[in-house]
Amino acid sequence: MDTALIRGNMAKTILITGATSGFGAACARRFAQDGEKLVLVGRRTRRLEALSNELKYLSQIHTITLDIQKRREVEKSFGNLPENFSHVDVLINNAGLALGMEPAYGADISDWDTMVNTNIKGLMYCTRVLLPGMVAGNRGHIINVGSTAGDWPYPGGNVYGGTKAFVKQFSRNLRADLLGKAIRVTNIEPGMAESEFSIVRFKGDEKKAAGVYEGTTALTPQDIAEIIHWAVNVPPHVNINRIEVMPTCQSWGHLAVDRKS
Ligand code: NDP
Ligand code: 8X3
Repeated sequence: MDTALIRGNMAKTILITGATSGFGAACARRFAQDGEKLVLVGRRTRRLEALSNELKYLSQIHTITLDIQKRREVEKSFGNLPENFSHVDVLINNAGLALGMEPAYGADISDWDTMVNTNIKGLMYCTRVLLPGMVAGNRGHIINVGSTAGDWPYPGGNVYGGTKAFVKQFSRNLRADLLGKAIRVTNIEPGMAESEFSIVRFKGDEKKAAGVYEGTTALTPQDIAEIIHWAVNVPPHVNINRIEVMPTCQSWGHLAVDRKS
């Protein structure tokens, strides 16, 4: 009998958005090692299928091809999960993106829309649909993937950083609303991590994306998955509010001064 069946009812159900790449795929692989039941969400169906085929001997897997920007589709998909996956214990709100690095006065406004619609509104929709079930069962954990960009400004971070500042405050306010319930909320704030993030940010320019990580030992998706796995598996009375994590090779700059103006 395979591990997925042996774990049966003991397994947690973990829904991961953005499971087709980077942190989300690494989380799927990490939690599959424990035989947890996984709901894997992303827009790229073939990637979801490949990951499901890779992990199906370890975990029970349900995949959902979904654009989290579309509220009705999020409501429909998450509101009609197969019975075996319908009690979501852990929601990992990971799907997100940065687009462009131009200064605010030159940025593409449609990139701003996409970042707001994904990183803020998509995360809101996923949370709002699944939260009542967690409250009814008085159990659950929401992991939000924020960013150091939500704390520390940098040139070109404008709306991306703004969306991650939303994630930070939304996470805190969820904790405030959930006081007295056995539901945890954690905001994970990574710094520079090598995934497809920069390829997306620079719209397929792989050379430019590679330049971001050149000469560094950046965080890996596996590093972030280990941290999320740890935050989920601390005892239930422990809530990790937020974790800010950077590679050792990254730190803060000094405050900038323009001496010409
Ligand atoms: P990747 O680009 O490797 O992965 C992003 C994932 O998000 C993909 O699986 C993508 O799937 C999914 N996604 C994007 N838009 C949507 C959408 N509209 N609907 C559903 N899924 C979507 O990047 P990372 O793994 O690095 O990023 C994961 C999260 O971590 C993001 O929120 C990012 O902002 C954050 N982060 C990243 C850092 C880094 O340096 N890499 C640092 C700090 C935070 P698909 O395209 O198939 O839909
Ligand atoms: C990703 C980290 O510094 O590129 O959120 O914004 S950064």
